[in-house]
Amino acid sequence: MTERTQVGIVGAGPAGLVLSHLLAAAGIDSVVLEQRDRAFVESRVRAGVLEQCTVELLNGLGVTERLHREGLVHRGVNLQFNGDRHRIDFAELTGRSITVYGQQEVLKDLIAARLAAGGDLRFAVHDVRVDGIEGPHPTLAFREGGAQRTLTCDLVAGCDGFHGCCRPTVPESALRTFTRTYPFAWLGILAEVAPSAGELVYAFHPRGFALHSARSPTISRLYLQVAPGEDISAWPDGRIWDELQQRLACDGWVLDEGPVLEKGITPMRSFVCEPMRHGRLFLAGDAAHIVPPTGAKGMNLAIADVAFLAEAIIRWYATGDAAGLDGYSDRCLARVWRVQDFSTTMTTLLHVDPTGDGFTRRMQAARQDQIRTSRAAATALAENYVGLPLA
Ligand code: FAS
Ligand code: PHB
Repeated sequence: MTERTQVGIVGAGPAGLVLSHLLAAAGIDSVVLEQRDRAFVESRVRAGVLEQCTVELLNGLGVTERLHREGLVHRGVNLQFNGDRHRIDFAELTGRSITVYGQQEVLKDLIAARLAAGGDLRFAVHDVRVDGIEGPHPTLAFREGGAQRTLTCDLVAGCDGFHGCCRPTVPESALRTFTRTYPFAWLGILAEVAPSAGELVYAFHPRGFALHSARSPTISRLYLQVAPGEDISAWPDGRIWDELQQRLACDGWVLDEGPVLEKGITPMRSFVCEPMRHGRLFLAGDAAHIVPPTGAKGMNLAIADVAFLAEAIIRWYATGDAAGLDGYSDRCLARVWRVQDFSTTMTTLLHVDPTGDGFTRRMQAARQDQIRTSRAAATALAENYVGLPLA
């Protein structure tokens, strides 16, 4: 069975869902094809920090009633070096803030609103295949409920993450990819205990990096640097809390513990593919780039990509002017590389590099000292952390 839509979107993550909303607001039809079922998509624990411009964009979509009720607004962040905690004051240095609100909560709000508005979101579809991206009518073939279907589109948005099916449809000769893998990974836990700090704490410690974050007044989110390829079974809850206690220790402060609800290990890497467009296929989010989570940027960057893409698509349908579409990749990549640089800088600032030598460690200590003592350095970090303007 063949169907037709204006924009075919592969992936119902932050990129795909926000794009669907932005296009619908301009009267442009789209169909979102998602391989996992709705329950899985809404339960996957991932990012937690929203830049102010992300919150403002979601405000514009009318999906933030619960976010403003349950999200935690933070006007600063704490960087801790060898037990010495130093606050970066976002409000004083930038006049902006961040909001801590789980990615899965954002997706729940986006899905509910899109379905309530009659949006065409297809969950648990399989074997999505992209064809014809070099012609005027690309197609998406897929299986849905056992039936084979084909969707004919004007444009296809590849919002299907790093392991998706869209990027591989671009001829290798047309892509340049850039990869960096780090000699460590993150072990993350969700714990049923009130956060012990009112703002995030990023801690550098000789035993390794640790991060104290939050999800709600009763749920904490914490991370530990571990070796790459570490087996989660080697990390019983007691060992995790012992490490967190040592690495986050600070005079006069107590880290409260609680039942671990979920734990997992995420590899640490950077990836960018250029360009982010081939013919009628436009890549957005993790389908085009991965940043180390130390800068809390992955989800925000995905949403910035589709903000640019939606603007270009809307202009093309309204005027026939393809300049926005032709400029999409360069516009995104300018931001992607700024964010990649910030995320990499935060990662090397705060992690113990097991492959580093004395020179590396002294450079790191000098950079930590600069963040603590230089207003200019603290301002640069704050501007990047709260998010670059969507320009
Ligand atoms: P996503 O990967 O979120 O969404 C892609 C969607 O496409 C998925 O739902 C997938 O099921 C679907 N899909 C894939 N292939 C498909 C196919 N062939 N057919 C149909 N559908 C397909 N970022 C942070 O800022 N902070 C963090 O702490 C953080 N932690 C993370 C932990 C993990 C384990 C991972 C994997 C990522 C983490 N990230 C974090 C980054 C993450 O938040 C991403 O940047 C963000 O989800 C990117 O959004 P999308 O580009 O929409 O891709
Ligand atoms: C989170 O709360 O999940 C989180 C916060 C900051 C990061 C990464 C993850 O840099």
